[in-house]
Amino acid sequence: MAGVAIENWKETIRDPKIECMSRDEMNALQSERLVKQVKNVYENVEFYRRKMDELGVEPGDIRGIEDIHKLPFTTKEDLRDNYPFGLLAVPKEKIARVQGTSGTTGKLTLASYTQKDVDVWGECVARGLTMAGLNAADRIHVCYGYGLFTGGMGLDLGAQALGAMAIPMSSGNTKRQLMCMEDFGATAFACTPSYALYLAEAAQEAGIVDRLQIKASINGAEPWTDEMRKKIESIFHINSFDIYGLCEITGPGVAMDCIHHKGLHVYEDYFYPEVLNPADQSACADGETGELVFTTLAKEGMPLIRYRTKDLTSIEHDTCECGRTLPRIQKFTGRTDDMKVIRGVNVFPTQVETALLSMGGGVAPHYMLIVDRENNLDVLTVMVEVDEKYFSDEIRKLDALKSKVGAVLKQALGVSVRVKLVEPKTIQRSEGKAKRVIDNRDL
Ligand code: DLL
Repeated sequence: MAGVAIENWKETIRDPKIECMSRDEMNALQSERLVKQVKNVYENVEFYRRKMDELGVEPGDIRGIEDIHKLPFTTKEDLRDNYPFGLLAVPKEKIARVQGTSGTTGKLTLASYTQKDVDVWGECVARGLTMAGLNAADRIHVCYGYGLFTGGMGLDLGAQALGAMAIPMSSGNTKRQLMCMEDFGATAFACTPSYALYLAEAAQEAGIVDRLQIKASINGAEPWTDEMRKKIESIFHINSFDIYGLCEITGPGVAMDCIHHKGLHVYEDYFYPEVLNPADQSACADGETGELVFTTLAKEGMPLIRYRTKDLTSIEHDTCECGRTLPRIQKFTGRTDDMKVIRGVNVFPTQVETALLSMGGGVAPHYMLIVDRENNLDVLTVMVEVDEKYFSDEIRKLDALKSKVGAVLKQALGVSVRVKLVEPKTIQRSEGKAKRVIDNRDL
């Protein structure tokens, strides 16, 4: 076990009845909730009534969780087509909050929550915080962004549900983050893993690690490795935990790993996970990699049936050493699409293309994204082909174009990029699917 020892691990189970429930009991609970949810979406969401009618499935055909495979899938495109409120199962007046994905262009993916959904969200994050050894006496420094992105709000709701102190720092300004961490005596912090490592090294450089009272960090929103976890743990002398989620399902708090780090426990009483073979959507056996698909069993505002996350992982249902029976998903091996998470922000190569085309000249839509990790932070370089004439022009014009491309891409993607302008026909053309991304991060 890496990190530091925390005594009384049994006390880190917030809801033993659910978290350690037998498989039969859990399946009974899931069945009861699924039957209700399917009836609910059939009666209240036109999109689902139509989809089920097309498949010839009626609510009465779903008698338990074992019938889930009869139900239609939902995709990100379906969410976009029904943007912003087309998938609500309740009147708009009952929506207490909306949140979005971390991407910043085009139609964003929006999720709507009733107050009960918000409470469940906070409860799930609180289970994770408890799993990290935290309780009402803790002070949780949140350096995820607050806003439509679910990171800041999700951890904040979790701290509230736990009765702990939330320190809503939001992201940026590392010096100030460290100052507040020290001054307020934060006992835990939450941010992307890459920023956690950056903070760790900054704290080390500033010589303040020993003055901090941090004992745990909660990190997710982007893929990271066990090696990276151990590095963060060893610098801060803490335990670090991986937290997973997506705005469509509930934001952070869909799954989180325990001190044994054998995969992330899924809160399957609320979010039923399936791992499916991407080729034919048949169910994968435990241990086999496939696409993670979720059904929200109790969500009121925008319930989703068999939502395809495009995240690739495998699942294990055996009881964990920590005593929890909640299944564990393994660290993600990639996605079925070409989305990349850069410093916690979801980036699609097509966003680059759209932005370049919107510039109306000077650059060609031939581009390549190169992702590296420098000083533990993601660096995105975009190579863009430029009209011939720019290379024969003065260097000044080329520099101006470079700045313009950088500004347009930052605006479009929500992350800063390094721009490398190259001569026409430099970027390799492909005969099949264009390879638009080279990811040099060892994830
Ligand atoms: O990233 C929610 C979140 C915030 C999770 C804070 C954890 C902490 P979205 O912006 O909707 O939501 O992006 C969801 O990010 O489908 C994954 O591809 C990726 N992702 C999220 N958590 C992890 C993780 C938030 N722990 C998308 N490991 C997901 C790997 C992750 N990838």
